[in-house]
Amino acid sequence: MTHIHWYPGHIAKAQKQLKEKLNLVDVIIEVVDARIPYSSKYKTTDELCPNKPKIILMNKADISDEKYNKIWAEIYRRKYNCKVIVTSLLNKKDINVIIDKVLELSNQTMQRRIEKGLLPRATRTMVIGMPNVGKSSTINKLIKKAKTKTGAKAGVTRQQQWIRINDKIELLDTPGIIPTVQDDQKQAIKLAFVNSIGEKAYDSEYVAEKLIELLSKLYTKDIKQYFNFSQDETDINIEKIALKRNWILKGEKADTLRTSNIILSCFREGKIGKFTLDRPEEYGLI
Ligand SMILES: Nc1nc2c(ncn2[C@@H]2O[C@H](COP(=O)(O)OP(=O)(O)OP(=O)(O)O)[C@@H](O)[C@H]2O)c(=O)[nH]1
Ligand SMILES: [Mg+2]
Repeated sequence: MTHIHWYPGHIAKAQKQLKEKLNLVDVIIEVVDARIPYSSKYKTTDELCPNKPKIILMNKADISDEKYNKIWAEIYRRKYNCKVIVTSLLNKKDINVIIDKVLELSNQTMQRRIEKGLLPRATRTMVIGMPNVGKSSTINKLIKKAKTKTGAKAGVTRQQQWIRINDKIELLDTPGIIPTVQDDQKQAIKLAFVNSIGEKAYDSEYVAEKLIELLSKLYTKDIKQYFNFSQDETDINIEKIALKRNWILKGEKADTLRTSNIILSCFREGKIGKFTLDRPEEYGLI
């Protein structure tokens, strides 16, 4: 099985639910995975909510390539004309930047309410993104900040699903999960690399093979070094890695399944290195 499967029925429903939630907020915080900033980005967020201000968080920057973090952030700043924050779970300082930006972006909406004679209210925001990009981690960081700052207030609004971050901002406590819409195998395989697609949808040996193929193309030197290949050796593949690591089955056969699973989990944890697998030139963005 080499094809990654999609379920269009679920997607339509998920998209409708996401749109309903987005209608409730003033500012959207979209999280993408910095290792695949393009493949983990929802291309049609603007269609779902054309006039909503947005912040893009390029998360997991601790395990992506620093050079490309900068390049992609600049591309998205220009392309979407919005604030882009390169961040990671470890970075606590960014929370203030996010909070300030949410307020700044909702200022106009709030002014308009006052002009219309409506009562002032807190700015509403929500975190959206594809599976596993770090939505919950982001929400937790924002809530933790709220708890240390505003004490028991968080519990009061919980029953409405809104959590008070400070006296001016409320956060929807459940993230909006972006359904993966396209039947685009190139995007799908990259989402599988970073564990953003349920493991039942693909074959791990196929996905690991593709990962090694791409990594050895983009980061040849690092990959050879990590897996103990000499720099002039060619054709890095799962079988060779298995044999080098002595992950073998009866009869000296390479244990490619075990090797594949180890490679995928090491990559996902950033143990192999800090890599970015989407390149602007692939998408005509440079
Ligand atoms: N290295 C690294 N890992 C991270 C970062 N942010 C999140 N993670 C890890 O990525 C995994 C997914 O994070 P979550 O915050 O649960 O992601 P999510 O988007 O809520 O995932 P779903 O609810 O499954 O859609 C967890 O194992 C986190 O520890 C980060 O900045 N760096
Ligand atoms: Mg989550």
